[in-house]
Amino acid sequence: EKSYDFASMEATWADYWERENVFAPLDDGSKERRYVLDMFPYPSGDLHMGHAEAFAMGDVVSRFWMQKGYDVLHPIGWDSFGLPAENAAIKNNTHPAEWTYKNIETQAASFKRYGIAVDWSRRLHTSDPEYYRWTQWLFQQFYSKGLAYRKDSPVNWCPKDQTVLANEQVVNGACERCGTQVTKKSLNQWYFRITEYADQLLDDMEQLEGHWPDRVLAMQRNWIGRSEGAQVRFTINAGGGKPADELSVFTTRPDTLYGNTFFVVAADSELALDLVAEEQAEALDAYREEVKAFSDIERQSSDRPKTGVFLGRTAVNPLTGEELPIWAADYVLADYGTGAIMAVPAHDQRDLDFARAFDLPVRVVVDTGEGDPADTGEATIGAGTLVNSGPLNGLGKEEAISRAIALLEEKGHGEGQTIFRLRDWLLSRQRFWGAPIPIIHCAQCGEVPVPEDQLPVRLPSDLKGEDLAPKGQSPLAAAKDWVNVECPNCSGPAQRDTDTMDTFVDSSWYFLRFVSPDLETGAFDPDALRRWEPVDQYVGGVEHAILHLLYSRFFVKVIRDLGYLDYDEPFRALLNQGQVLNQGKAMSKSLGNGVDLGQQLNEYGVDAVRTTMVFASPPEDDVDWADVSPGGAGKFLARAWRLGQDVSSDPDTAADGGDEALRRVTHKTIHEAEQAVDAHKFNVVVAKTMELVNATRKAIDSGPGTSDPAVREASEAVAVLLSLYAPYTAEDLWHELGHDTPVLTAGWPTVDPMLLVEDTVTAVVQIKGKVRARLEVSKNIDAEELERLALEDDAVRKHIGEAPIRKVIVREPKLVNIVV
Ligand code: ANZ
Ligand code: ZN
Repeated sequence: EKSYDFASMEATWADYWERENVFAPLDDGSKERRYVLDMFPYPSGDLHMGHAEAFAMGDVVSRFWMQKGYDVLHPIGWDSFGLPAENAAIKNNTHPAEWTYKNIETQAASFKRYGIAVDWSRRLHTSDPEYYRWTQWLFQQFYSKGLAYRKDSPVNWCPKDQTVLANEQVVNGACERCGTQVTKKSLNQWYFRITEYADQLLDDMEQLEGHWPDRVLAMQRNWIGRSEGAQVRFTINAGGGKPADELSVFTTRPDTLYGNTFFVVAADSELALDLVAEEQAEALDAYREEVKAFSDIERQSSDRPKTGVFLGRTAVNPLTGEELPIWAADYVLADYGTGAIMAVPAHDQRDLDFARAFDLPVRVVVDTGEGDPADTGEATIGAGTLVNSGPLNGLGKEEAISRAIALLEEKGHGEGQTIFRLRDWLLSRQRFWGAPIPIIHCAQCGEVPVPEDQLPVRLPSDLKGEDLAPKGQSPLAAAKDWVNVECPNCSGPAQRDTDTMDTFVDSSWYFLRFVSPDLETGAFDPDALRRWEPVDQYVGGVEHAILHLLYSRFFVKVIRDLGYLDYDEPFRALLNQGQVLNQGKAMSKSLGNGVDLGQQLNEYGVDAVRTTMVFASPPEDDVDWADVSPGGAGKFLARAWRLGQDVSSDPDTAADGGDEALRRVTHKTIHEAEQAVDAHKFNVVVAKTMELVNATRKAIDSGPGTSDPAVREASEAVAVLLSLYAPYTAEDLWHELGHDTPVLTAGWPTVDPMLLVEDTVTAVVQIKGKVRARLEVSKNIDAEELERLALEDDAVRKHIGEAPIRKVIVREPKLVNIVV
């Protein structure tokens, strides 16, 4: 007799799948389609436990849909541009491509071993010229629509890495990567005008409601941050050597205009420099130096003491006519609203903190029934009745907001306004390992896009090691042969743009490339797009809840508006898998609690590891590797596989008949497993398989035996269920059962609804010949179970009391006779 040998199964079936091309879709429109996508990996070293978890989950969905008979597109690729490759190249004096493609090969081999059901023929790498050619092409489409543009702007700058950082790469004022204090630097940078789509990005989230995790939707909403309120214009008095001027502010609370007691402008803004009175200029300069060191997040934090400088000027409130001082402070952000605020300390906590720090007046204008903020130190922000507010007195908050806007509009001092927190997407990077921005700068013609037939603008292959070290400008600038070109327009001398694109650009459209990955005449084949998109199920980590998803959503909307697509959202449904922890903590080198995936696979086998991942909890929850048992999973798999050794290997013995009790279990299991997959409770699928294996084993050992058709039916169902998460065991079992086609072509078994109807009977429990209880039990209940139910029944226990039980006679399913 054979024994369960995962290593030999892995060797046999991985080759078989490749030979049989099992995982590729037909792609001919003959079947209803489904598109499943796992967020593509970054090639840093070999696969880790996190990949193993994520891809096990995506594979359950994909394999389920394959079994259900859909034409399933489940591709894989690599997000292969980015800094780590460049840093490795500097360290090892190589080209980043070396590190990148070596790691990709390693990961690809591991993915194949891991048995994920992906169509390998569609594999792509964003660092391939055949791919980034189209990233550049897309950039140009955006450019031609005015959606890509350059401007000077202060950017987060890491002095050590010599690169621009996105806001989210600044953690507590320091570079996320190297911990160096981040400063601000003014640079000419490329942006995508994502703010033009802010409204759509918010409104279209309605289509995702219920299909994306709520928290991801909330994070997106927050990031886009739509605020409704008013723009209000104030006059600034001449003074301090400066002429009269105007100052606009954005406020969400125009109802509080009468409580406005001072103004604040962002200390680091141009506005502050324009406004400051000559005698205060020095103080402002000193203060601006001081605030440079803080990130936006720190600047807005409420527990930092408020700092600021008086600018020596005053402004006039358009409703009250009051003359109020103008301050500069760092809690007002230069790039939100107008970079200036009307401070209402009674009803805004940060304004109150500032007022208390600098002894400025606090005036309550909304009576909320709470204590005076000037005394309590707590701003009252809730609803109430307007007081001290002239024409607004007596109104509620909402009415007062509309009334104030109407007053402003009447007098020409302002109007209703909606603004967004979302900023345009800073996409240029002064680094090497990314897609070059396909623009040529000509002294005569200005910015000239590289003609389409000259794409891709390839990265030079001769730069390596130190050539790539950060120098404050892109390493590409040093490649003179590469930089100096003829202007495509006037043929005069011109220079290539030396910046590369943020790698988020690459990943904002890769899901579109998978439908026609080898197409040389376009980024995507419109027919194929129509056939496959949008993605039905996207799977990936919650760390991408904001940027990657937002950028992909933006890209799809722009590409739609360019006429290539006809839908609004790239990902119909999103599943965030949990993390794999060890001893309750994320795995990390410093904690020394890392678990090596390769080692786990060697010890327990692919299927046991995958089964453990899936069984541990619903996919969204974290898995603590210290609490699970891949060894136990292996035992279960061996037990399942052994069914194939016992059941006759002639598939023709399959018939609809056989032991009804087992058939009921089989059909119920299939039905419940299907519901569980749909509800993303993949762990339940494993639990249900375990029950079915037990029931089948029992039928073999002490029931109708191996030749009963119900036993074959059950064993085949086990193979199909296993095929969702334990592909090697499933394939081997399926073949042991006499099939010679892949288990993924078995098809999801059809459930006979008649077998789902629970047949129950009323069982009578007698004590000393008297009926003491009636139980509703399954018609197929066994004696042991019926006896247990009878003895557990409250009424029965009461009647037995302390008396010793002499004998229990069971006539299942209808009678239990207890003798005491
Ligand atoms: C007066 C006021 C009174 C305000 C009040 C709030 C409460 P959200 O909802 O986030 O959009 N603000 C405006 N521009 C700012 C900037 N550049 N930096 C920091 N704060 C700024 O917040 C809008 C509110 O934040 C605005 O409404 C403004 O303060 C402040 F009882 O105006 B408010
Ligand atoms: Zn020119």
